[in-house]
Amino acid sequence: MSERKYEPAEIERKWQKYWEQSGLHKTVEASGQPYYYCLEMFPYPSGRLHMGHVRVYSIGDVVARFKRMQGYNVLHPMGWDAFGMPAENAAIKNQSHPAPWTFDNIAFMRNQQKELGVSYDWEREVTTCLPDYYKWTQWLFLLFYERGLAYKKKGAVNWCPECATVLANEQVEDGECWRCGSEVVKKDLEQWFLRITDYAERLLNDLDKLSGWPERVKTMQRNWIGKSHGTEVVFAVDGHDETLTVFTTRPDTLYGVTYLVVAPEHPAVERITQTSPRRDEIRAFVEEVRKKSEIERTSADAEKIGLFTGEYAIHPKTGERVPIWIANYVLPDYGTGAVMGVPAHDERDFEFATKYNLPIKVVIQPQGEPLALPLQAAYTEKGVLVDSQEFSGLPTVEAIEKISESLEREGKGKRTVSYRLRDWLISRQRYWGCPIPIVYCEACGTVPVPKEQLPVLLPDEVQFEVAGKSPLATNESFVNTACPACGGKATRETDTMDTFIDSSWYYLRYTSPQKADGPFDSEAVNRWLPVDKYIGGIEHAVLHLLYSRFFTKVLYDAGLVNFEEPFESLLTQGMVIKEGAKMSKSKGNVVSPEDIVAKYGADTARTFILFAAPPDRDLEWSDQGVEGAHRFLGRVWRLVETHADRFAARTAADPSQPAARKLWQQTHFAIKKVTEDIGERYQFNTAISAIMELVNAIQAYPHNADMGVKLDAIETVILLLAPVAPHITEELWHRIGHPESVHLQKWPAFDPAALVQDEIEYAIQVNGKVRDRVVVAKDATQDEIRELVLAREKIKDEVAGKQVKKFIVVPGKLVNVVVG
Ligand code: OW5
Ligand code: ZN
Repeated sequence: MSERKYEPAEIERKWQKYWEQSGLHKTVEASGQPYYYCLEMFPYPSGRLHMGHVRVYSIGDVVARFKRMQGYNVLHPMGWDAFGMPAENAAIKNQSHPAPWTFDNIAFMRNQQKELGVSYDWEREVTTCLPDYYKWTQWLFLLFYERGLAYKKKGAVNWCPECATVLANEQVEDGECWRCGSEVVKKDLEQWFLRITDYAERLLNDLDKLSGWPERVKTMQRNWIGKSHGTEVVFAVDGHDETLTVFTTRPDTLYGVTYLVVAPEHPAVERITQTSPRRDEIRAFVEEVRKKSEIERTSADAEKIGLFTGEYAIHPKTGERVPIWIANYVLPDYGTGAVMGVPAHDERDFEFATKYNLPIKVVIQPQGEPLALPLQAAYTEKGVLVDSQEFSGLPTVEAIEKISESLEREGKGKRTVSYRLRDWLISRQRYWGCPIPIVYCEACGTVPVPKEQLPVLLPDEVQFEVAGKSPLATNESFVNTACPACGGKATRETDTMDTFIDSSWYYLRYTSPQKADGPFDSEAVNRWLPVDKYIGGIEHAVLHLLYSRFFTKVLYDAGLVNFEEPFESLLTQGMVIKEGAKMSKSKGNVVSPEDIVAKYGADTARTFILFAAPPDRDLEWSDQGVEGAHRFLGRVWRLVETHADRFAARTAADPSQPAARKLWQQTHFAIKKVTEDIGERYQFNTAISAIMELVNAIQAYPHNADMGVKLDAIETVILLLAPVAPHITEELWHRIGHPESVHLQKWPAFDPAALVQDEIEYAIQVNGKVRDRVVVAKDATQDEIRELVLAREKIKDEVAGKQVKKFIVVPGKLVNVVVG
């Protein structure tokens, strides 16, 4: 056969079709092989794939194909995170409907995935905006509701005026909407919440079990949950039948309290100032503060603004009267919504007390030198108590215990823990989301839609833009319904769910995507999960990954799954950037996957992206890098083409002669390296390097050396490269005479005998300075080494005219020649 040219477009189309027709990527449930679940985060169908997508799906595909070749039964599914605001915004802009926009995008992006050669089992595809999926999202909402984990409450919520929607705390970034970047304000609305705080402790503790997660992600989740140990202290309010409870992590500073600060929205404020002459002033202040976002109120450099209420609290230990203030920086739903002011030992309190001329009382002294008065700054370290009645003289740690115990005994306090984590606000005043299956009846109140009446279908006809109101509220036939309990007149909930609910359980649905009588088949789920490898962007470190863990724990408690953590091992990939910046239209630095695939083929795109950086790092796009990857594949192609005809007359490898032995060793070294780099270290870049080195070694192989060894090496290159570049390797595998798919081959095993080093490299020092290196047989004697070393040109120069006084050999490492 004459040599053929590498035509990626042609062979890629051919093999994609062949794989699809032969059902190569279908997961067979009962295969007798061990199970492996390889999952990449499913995309928002935003239009077209970007390079971040190409990266995540290439990584996933390498893992999936590698594991299949290693003999695992691999589940590798794909789907669409299809609800959400982009579709709705596009519909508004184009005067159309979100559904066709979404389904067009899905069709386009699915085709792109296929053109990349990603090995998905497309029969398991899930699409969150389809009723056969969101029916079960609603079912799960009802499960949460039954278990007391979904509730409605009025609250000040984050409101994006641009998107006209409520945002979860997690969707507010530096006071701005995570999507559109406009400034977020506060607004009072009735909202649905999921009680994730009930799971705070388990979500925190179980992070310790996740040995397959990056430390960085676990730290982010720990900080997000934000557990702190402290003591609640109860202050009576002078002249009122009212108490104020504060939370503090430093009860040892209790005697340093000179005032209390309460959140302006704290319900007690209204009660204790009912008859106060300052009432109007206080109300105006409360209104003013409420307009500001949480971030504005609490950021370190924000001005601390307060107002004296005119009322006093009674110190639980000294009985002294301490003034009660309200201030912008205390939030109503953090801790108890009230804090004690200890200006001598807290920076923020020091700033506040200085500004408003409140007394500063030192009650902690450092070891040694006492603090100089007046204080220039708060002393916030540990120390020894002073002016603290019977606790004076105790060190901080002991005082925290003793004072807390004493308060507990007197019923004036208790030790507690507090969390930074808030309940998850899930309702959205948007159309393109999963309807919340709740009905309001005048007689029965809030009534869950019975499960057998699901799904509550999203109506087609609505007005999208009605300020401050959910679009669903504009469709009367949707809104008006009969109460499922009494049959009387009722109205439907018109909010939809946060799309993070949809993505909190999609990985379960893949195991039994057609299940018609439940969200998933528990047996299938327990068989496949936890997910063995989950791959996606670091931006989901807190939100999506915490929510999914929460869902899994609730399902575990409900007896629907037998594991408490969904993702055993996590790989968070870095960004694809160009010229050091995120790709964006405005910067004009976008490289589109379509163009690269059209010009070079999918195999080149994949190889470049996997080779250019370790997966967890940012990846700088490089046109030369793409060219380089393409040239490498071209080299592999020609190497196989020029040897293809020899495979028919192939003889067994004979590595007895030195050159053959060397290539044989290099082949097995490459197998070991690639196996470990892909399967254990997930460093695809160094795996590809090792394959490149093997190709170089084959090309440098002498013509007269053993052909069997050479053909084995070539065949090994094809096998090792198969997960990275699946099309070219499939073509070449057939070219060398194999009738079956390369992707059905067993992953090559290395022969440990080939890895035994029979040569060692020595550094040669002359008087302690490295001057040269030499490769010596492993079993060489001291005398042989000496002879070799002293015969080297560089060393001869160094030694010339001098005498060798000592010749020291550090076995396996270095030689030191001492001359004088
Ligand atoms: C890409 C990852 C992302 C995720 C996956 C899907 C991005 C890495 C960073 N549906 C949710 C989702 O995130 C997942 C659920 C499980 C919650 C880029 C981004 C990047 C971006 C844009 C452009 C180029 C590169 C060009 C824009 C051109 C505009 C004209 N990243 N690296 N590079 N869905 O669809 O957003 O985290 O794992 O894959 O992403 S997603
Ligand atoms: Zn009713």
